Amino acid sequence: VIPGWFSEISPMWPGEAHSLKIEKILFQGKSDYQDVMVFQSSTYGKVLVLDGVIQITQRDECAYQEMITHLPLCSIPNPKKVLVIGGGDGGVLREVARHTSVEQIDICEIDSMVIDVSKQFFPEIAVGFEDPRVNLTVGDGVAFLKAVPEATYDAVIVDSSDPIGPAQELFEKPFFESVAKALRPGGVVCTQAESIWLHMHIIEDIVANCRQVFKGSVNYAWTTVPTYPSGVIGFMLCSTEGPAVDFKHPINPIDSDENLSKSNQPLRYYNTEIHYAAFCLPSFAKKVIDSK
Ligand code: AAT
Repeated sequence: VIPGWFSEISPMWPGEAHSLKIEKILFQGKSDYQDVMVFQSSTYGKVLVLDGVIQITQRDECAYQEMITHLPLCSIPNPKKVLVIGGGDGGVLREVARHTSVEQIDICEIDSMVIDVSKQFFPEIAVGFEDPRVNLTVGDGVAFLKAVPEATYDAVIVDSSDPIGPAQELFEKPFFESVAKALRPGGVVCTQAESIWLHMHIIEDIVANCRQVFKGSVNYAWTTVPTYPSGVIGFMLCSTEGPAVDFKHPINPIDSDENLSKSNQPLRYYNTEIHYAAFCLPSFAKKVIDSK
């Protein structure tokens, strides 16, 4: 460990640790679920860290939040009811709110400290909570979904931390089964699905489970996020049986300058070309994912 630097050390990426220079530690706390830290970095703005793992930096959060939201929502016509699991910083809410067809945005985040810290240190992200369509539940996403009546949502976005800690069950088959039940026919889910460079074994399991549970389409997409381990992160996109969804050919484009929502910020990362590109996989990943 280099003094004055944050290094992201975890058994989930053994033998490597991305580091950022710390200008100042702004917050350190322990919630009921995890260690929470915020620091000012010298090159990526403020950084939110949970249990030693980077969740957000101001400089590159757009890549993750815009992609995990617009990949599913631009793939279906007229999304109206959307559920977010995790995402307590509010960034996914900010992005969902750009879609004018959306009438209801429910969110279930397990850790109220994440929400409070985001409102204090990341107002341009927590602005997502200010949209009047948002209903917040603080609780476990697994329990929340079990209680959702069948066929409630057009889209579910699972913005979850890594499968060590409170998010573990969000990567397991019973959870995917309750997501499928909560979706209307032809509804879509997009879940955080780790890195093709580090976690092909995890991705293999997710794909195999999703192919069993979701009877529509099942696709893997990815994006760059320089401060996430290995610099990339992926998403599992699935649809339920019903009206066909072709994730690779988006039919509900979003206009960067018109769909500003409360944040008043234009899109910084997502566009239609990058939506198409997100589904192109390197051969080693394609081979494994297609064989499942
Ligand atoms: N949008 C920022 C990126 C995240 S945040 C993941 C959120 O999931 C955290 O706020 C965490 O508290 C919440 N969470 C974890 N488990 C649960 C659960 N069981 N129910 C509800 N919310 C939960 C993800 C960053 C990915 C990092 C990649 N290395």
